[in-house]
Amino acid sequence: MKIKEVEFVKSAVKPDQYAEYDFPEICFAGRSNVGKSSLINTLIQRKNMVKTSSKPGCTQLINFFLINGDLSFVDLPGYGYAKVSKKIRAQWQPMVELYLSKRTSLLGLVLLIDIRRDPGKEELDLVKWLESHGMPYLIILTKADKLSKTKQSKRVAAICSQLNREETGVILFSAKTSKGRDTLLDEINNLIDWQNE
Ligand SMILES: Nc1nc2c(ncn2[C@@H]2O[C@H](COP(=O)(O)OP(=O)(O)O)[C@@H](O)[C@H]2O)c(=O)[nH]1
Ligand SMILES: [Mg+2]
Repeated sequence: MKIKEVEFVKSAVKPDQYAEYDFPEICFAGRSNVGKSSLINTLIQRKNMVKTSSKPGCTQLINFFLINGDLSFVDLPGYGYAKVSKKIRAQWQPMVELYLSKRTSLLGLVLLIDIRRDPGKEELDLVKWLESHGMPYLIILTKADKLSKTKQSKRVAAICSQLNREETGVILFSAKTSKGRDTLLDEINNLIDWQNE
């Protein structure tokens, strides 16, 4: 897939504010600071279309982007940042679950996990939700460039065993080197083709 055109469409909190189109949609989720904005910017090859920040936890909005006029990317708010107030944290789960269950054009979710961290309760809960609702998802291990090849393999083994997943079922990613970009785009293409079948 070639990404030629990217348009920021809107931000939303509740369903009546979601983008009105029904193009096939892929959403991106992960803990604050996991590298979600950087990953989306790498995919769309824009430096700063999606705000990257070293001050995590500010975005509590669902952001809609239109790709090539016929594909939608959605940046979900990050979760789990300790400094965010309890109130904001309590809003995350219902807001995201509402989006995941209401959005009929949604094809799948891309879940980002920092390769250096073990999956937390949020990730395990989200995976459980996705499995029980039959929602396709991809697991991306971010910031792979921060580890040597040997350490990468060890972390893949550890994370996959905790997620009960085969080691081939995750994609190593780096926004710094673009590692994993083509694989992720291929997988997104597969989700689109699969839906068209
Ligand atoms: N070394 C490295 N740093 C990254 C990578 N992706 C993101 N970062 C850094 O991690 C921090 C958080 O990134 P950001 O994309 O804003 O995370 P978000 O909160 O999940 O959207 C920033 O300082 C980024 O520069 C990566 O692949 N490699
Ligand atoms: Mg972000």
